[in-house]
Amino acid sequence: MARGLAVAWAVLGPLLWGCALALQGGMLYPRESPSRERKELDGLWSFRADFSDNRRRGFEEQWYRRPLRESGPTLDMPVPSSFNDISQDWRLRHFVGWVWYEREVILPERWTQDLSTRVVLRIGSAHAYAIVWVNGVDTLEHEGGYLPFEADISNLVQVGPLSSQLRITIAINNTLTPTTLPPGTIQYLTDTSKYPKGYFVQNTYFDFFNYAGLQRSVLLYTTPTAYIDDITVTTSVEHDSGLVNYQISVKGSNLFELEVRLLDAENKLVANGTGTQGQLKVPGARLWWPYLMHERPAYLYSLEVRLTAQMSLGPVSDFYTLPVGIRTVAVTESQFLINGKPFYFHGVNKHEDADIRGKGFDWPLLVKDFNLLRWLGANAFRTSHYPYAEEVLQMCDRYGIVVIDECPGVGLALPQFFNNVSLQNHMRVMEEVVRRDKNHPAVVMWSVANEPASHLESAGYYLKMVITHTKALDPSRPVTFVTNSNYAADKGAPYVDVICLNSYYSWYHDYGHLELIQQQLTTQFESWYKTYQKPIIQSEYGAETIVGFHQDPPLMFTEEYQKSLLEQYHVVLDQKRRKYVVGELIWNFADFMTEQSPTRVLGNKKGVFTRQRQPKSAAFLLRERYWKIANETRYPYSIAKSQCLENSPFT
Ligand code: BDP
Repeated sequence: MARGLAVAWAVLGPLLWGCALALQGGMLYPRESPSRERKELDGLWSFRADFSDNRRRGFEEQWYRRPLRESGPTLDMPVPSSFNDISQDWRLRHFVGWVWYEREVILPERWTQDLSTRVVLRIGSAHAYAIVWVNGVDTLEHEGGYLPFEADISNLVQVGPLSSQLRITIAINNTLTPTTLPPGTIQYLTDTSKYPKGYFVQNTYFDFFNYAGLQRSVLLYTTPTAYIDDITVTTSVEHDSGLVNYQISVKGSNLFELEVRLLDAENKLVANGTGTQGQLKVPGARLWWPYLMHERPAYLYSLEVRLTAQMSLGPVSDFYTLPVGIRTVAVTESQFLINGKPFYFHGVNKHEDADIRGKGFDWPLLVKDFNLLRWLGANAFRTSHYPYAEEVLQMCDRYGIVVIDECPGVGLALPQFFNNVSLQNHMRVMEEVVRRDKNHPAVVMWSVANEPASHLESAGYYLKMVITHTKALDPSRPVTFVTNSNYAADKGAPYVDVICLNSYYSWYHDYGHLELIQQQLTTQFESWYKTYQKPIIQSEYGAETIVGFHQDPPLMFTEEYQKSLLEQYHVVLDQKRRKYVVGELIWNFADFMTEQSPTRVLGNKKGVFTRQRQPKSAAFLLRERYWKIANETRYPYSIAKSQCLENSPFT
């Protein structure tokens, strides 16, 4: 196998990936196919937070051994959802430590009796550390929220007549430490005149509420025992042909054949191949374009992979279909190119945050947010400050919305966070992000961190290592991190492909002095460009705005102030975007929850939409601007209607 890989490298060279560096095993999105079934475990789970002083009672009493209700009182907890805002118990909202989830499941008989079936338990995300038991057996552990993990549980369910009943217990700890990502610290407050004995708080160094729990779907799925474990696709364009390079990993058999077929959107075969790696050529390929950039955006082919393996029980087949968008991404000194054409990011930063579900995945919210993005004319967003649910990226692929995919490297604010253990962990997290998201055409750049203390020498080395590692994992995409350091002090900027800058002029400095923005922003852009000659994205800017607050002339926190601040930024962005500024992402798409503090009024209010997804005045301003830019930058067809959603280009 290793030899086969080496040959593939020699033949396909840089077109393929640095898979040797990556984690073992794939993390394909569980899709149904003629050989694969899915059983979703969304709904009500039993739930119990361990309020004991040391938070370890659940382990001491082995709550995983019996139904959770036998351990004491449980709550109904919806999955997916954060647990924090569901109950009326304030202690749960602020809980730090272990919480326990449990769900009983009945499996189809075939899953437990057919030994050529493999049963997998997959958890979409569990923030931040999870231990999983199946029927009381320790099965799986995972560190880090926002990313999926899974285990083959066949040997636990294929053991006898009663095996169709399954009890899944998941203990989740939301504690953040100096070596988790994001990092945090636990502070014990020992002044007994003020605090009870053993009192502690969780300190975080980021500006969003540390929602936790089973925030994405949990599911069971099957594959045959010989199965397609991973597929990696990269694409390029040669004259008018699209090239699709594939690499497939198979597990469970050494004696197999692979057939690969590329189908167009009408299900017509356009190219085919065999074997674990190869290149498919598509003459006259339709490219995947961002929407608004092209009249026919987001074109997706399907890569159908069929595995036939010879097993002792007889031949086994596995099928997996992967959506593929053919597109290229490149960066020059002053441009970000998609399919060889300059692309300007006019979009937003988001959070996976809404209402009582916290960061819980929710289909209505997903569709509403995408409708708002299109209403706004936003062509891109950054997954600030952690990888979003896979279903979000699938929507981006289908709609043509471009993504800067950010890992949870947020809050790297203290010198002690740049240590070797954290670095190893950060690199592993990037492996997990790339492994999960590598095949999405919508993902055009990786962001390894947000606002690390990048003026520190230790941060320079740390960022260099994480960026280099990410580039080795995926040479096909640019890599960045988002900085708020000064251009002269930043130690990480030399290693990025695109400079991403956050600045809050006339908000966190020179309060109320909107007249200073143009000068300060111009200086910011010019200093950075002069130093690095790399394209720049204004990756955050904005103002806290409480919907319904009005004042003219504008004062801070009013809708007028938010609008005026944006307008001042836009003057300079318009001057620079024809030169080397390649994007602007407002902070934020919608209001979101934070920890309580005297500077946050029920959360961060810099959204242009409220947390309930209603527009503030600035949303209309932004909408006019984004559609205007879209009309100016559309390629190659020039006529765009601001209401072009009526003739939806997205279907
Ligand atoms: C930026 C952070 C972002 C915050 C924002 C703010 O990247 O997470 O929410 O400031 O203060 O520095 O609103």
